[in-house]
Amino acid sequence: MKLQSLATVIDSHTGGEPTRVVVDGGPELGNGPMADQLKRFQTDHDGFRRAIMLEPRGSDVLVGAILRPPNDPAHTAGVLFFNNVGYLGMCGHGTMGVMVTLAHLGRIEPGVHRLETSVGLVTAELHPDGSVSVTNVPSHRHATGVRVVCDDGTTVTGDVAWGGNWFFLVSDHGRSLDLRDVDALTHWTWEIRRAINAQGFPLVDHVELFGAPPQGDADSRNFVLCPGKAYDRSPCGTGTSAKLACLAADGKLAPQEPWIQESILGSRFVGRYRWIDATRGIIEPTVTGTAFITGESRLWRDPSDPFGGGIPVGGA
Ligand code: PYC
Repeated sequence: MKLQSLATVIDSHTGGEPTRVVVDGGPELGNGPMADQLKRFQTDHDGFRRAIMLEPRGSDVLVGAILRPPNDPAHTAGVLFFNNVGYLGMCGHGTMGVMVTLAHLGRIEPGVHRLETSVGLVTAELHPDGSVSVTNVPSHRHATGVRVVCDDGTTVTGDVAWGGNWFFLVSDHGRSLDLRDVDALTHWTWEIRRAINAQGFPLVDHVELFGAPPQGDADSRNFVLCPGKAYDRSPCGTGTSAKLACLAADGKLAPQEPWIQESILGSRFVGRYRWIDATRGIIEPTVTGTAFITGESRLWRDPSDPFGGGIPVGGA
């Protein structure tokens, strides 16, 4: 059977969280703003996302990115993010993965680059040591002190915030954030997600729990539930942006003061912010981390392969 070429991809990980960047091939998404191209991707080419993100080629934890020609020639690239269940607005760890991928391909040098995303323009600086600082889209806290009751009777109170994706952030939960507890934490945050969205916040796609880091030199440890029920191995760039917006709104972190956010794995991002509009609580967050290339592959599809289009998540 003649194999069909799906795409050439470069894989990387950022703080343990993988990113698969499509550097060649992929669907024809036309021109125009990234938000329009994302809609076209969703409507007409979702099969491509499924084929490269789902098992047996992909996995639940993988985040995908496809490079697009920028609309403004002064920008480095356009980029659309997706995962095992759908599409992401922005992705912080994924942007770091995109930057090291572009550097690996020899398409960029250290310096400041602008990337067009479906939720706005982001700036990514590739530092000479290979780390990347992502200045994200404007972020803000939408609601505070939101109380939810889960089906199992547990009650939590948290904040709803935007950091390029929508988050429900909970600090006062009494659970230990240990890698050994990820199954229980995943189950519980899935319940929280259902409960918060049942309360009229239908946009919340990620749930973030915060706790004290085991070592004193980070400011916080988190556990982040992603929309496809995987947990983020990295401290989550958009989640750290949402956290910075909440800290800024509460007056707990000064502009430009570093915030060391640790993941459940112990990998770290450093976040900082500046006010865009202090009256309305809108900040510009910058999150710094490091991504590493792990592989480069050509993805194929055999038309006779019954799982060639991907194994549906949960049979859906
Ligand atoms: O780093 O923004 C992030 C992210 C979103 C989902 C997984 N990682």
